[in-house]
Amino acid sequence: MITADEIKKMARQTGFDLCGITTPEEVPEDAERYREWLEKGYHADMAWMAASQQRRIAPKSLMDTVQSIIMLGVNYYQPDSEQIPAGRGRVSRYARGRDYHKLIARMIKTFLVRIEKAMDRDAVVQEKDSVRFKWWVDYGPFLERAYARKAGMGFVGKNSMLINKDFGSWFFLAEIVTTLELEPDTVPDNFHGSCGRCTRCIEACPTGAIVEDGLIDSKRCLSYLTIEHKGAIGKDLAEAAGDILFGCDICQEVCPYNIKRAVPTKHKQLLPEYGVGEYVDCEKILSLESDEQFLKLTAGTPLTRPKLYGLKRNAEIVLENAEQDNME
Ligand code: B12
Ligand code: SF4
Ligand code: SF4
Repeated sequence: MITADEIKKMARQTGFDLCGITTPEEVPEDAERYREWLEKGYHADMAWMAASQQRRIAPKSLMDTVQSIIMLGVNYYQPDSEQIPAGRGRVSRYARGRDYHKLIARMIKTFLVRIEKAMDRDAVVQEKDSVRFKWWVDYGPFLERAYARKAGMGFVGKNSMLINKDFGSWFFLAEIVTTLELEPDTVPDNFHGSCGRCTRCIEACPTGAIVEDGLIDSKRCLSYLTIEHKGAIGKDLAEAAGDILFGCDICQEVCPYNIKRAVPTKHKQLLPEYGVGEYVDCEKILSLESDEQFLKLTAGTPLTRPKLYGLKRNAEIVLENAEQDNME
C-alpha cells in the first residue's frame, strides 16, 4: 500500500513546495476560534463563511469515509519595488500573475494521476477501486490553516497567517481528503517558531483589523474591502488604503519570519508578467466602460473577483489618496 513518504515525494515531484498529512478529527480549539469569529461578525458580508460552518469544522461531513487529509502548499513570494510610478495602484503579491486556483487545480490533477499510477503498481484492484479523493483550493468549505497547522506545516501568527520555517507565510494552501490510510505528521507546536512577544503586524496594520491575536475583523481589513466587499468603502478606511488597489500584504511584509525566510517562487505563472503585474494604471481602470473591456485586462487573474465596480472604486481611492498626499 502507498505510504505517506511516497505521497510526499510525489507532491514534491509535482512541484508542491509543502506537503503535510493529518487525520480528519475535528480541532476543538480552531472550531472555537472560528465560532467566535462568526459570532462577533468578523466575517462581514461573507455569508458563505457562516453558511458552511458544520462542513468547515468536520471533514467527515465532506466525505464520511475519510481517513486522511493531505495538505499542500505553494510558495508565491516575489519581491516588491520600493516605489511604484505615480497614478498606479499596488496589487498584492499573490494576485500579480495567473489565478492560483487554476494553477494549483492543474497541479493536484497531475498529483492524483501519479498517486493512482503508484496504486496500480500495488495491483489490488478491489482495494484501488474503493479509494476516493476529493480536493479543494481555498474555495472549499474547509478550515485550511487549522488542518495545515495540524499537518505540521506551520504555526498561526498573530496576523492569522500560517507561518512556515522555510517559506514564511507566503504560500497558498490546498487539500485532498481521502479514504487512504496514511501515517499522519506529528510536529511539535514550536517546530516552526512562534510570535513570542513580537507585535509588529498588529502595529503595522493601517486599519487596526487585527483585533485579537490570530483573529481578523474583515470589516476593517483592506484585503476584504478591496477584494470581497461589494459597496462603498468608508472615508477613514479608504484613506488608510494609501496606494493599495487589490489585496493587502502589510501584516506579512513586516513579519520577521517573512523578512528572513522568504524564497522567490519557482512557479513562473504567478509572476507579474503572466498577469496584471505589480501595479496597474488607475486612469486606465477608470476608463473601462464594459465587462468585456474589464475582462480583457483581468481574465485569468484574481482581479476578476471585485468585478468592474469594485476595481473602479479601488482605483478612485488610490487616485484620491495620491492627490491628498500631493497637497500635504
Ligand atoms: C475568509 C478568508 C479571508 C478573509 C478573512 C481572513 C481571516 N483571517 O479570517 C479575508 C478576505 C480578510 C482574507 C484575507 C487574506 N487572505 Co484569506 N482566506 C479566507 C478563507 C477562505 C477562510 C479563512 C477562515 O476560515 N477564516 C476564519 C478564521 C477564524 O480562521 P483562520 O483565520 O483561518 O484561523 C484559523 C486557525 O488559524 C486557528 N487559529 C487562529 N489563531 C490561532 C492561534 C493559535 C494559538 C491556534 C492554536 C490556532 C489559531 O483558528 C482559526 C479557525 O481554524 C481561507 C481559505 C480557507 N478555506 O480556509 C483564505 C486564506 C486564509 N487566505 C489566504 C491569503 C493568502 C490571504 C491574504 C494574504 C490575501 C491578500 N494578500 O490580500 C489576506 C491576509 C489577511 C489576513 N491577515 O488574514 C491564504 C492564507 C495562507 C497562509 N499561509 O496562511 C488562505 C489559506 C487561502 C489559500 N488557500 O491559500 N482571507
Ligand atoms: S491584510 Fe492589511 S488590513 Fe488586513 S489585517 Fe493585514 S495589514 Fe491589516
Ligand atoms: S509580525 Fe510578529 S506577531 Fe506578527 S505574525 Fe509575525 S512574528 Fe507574529
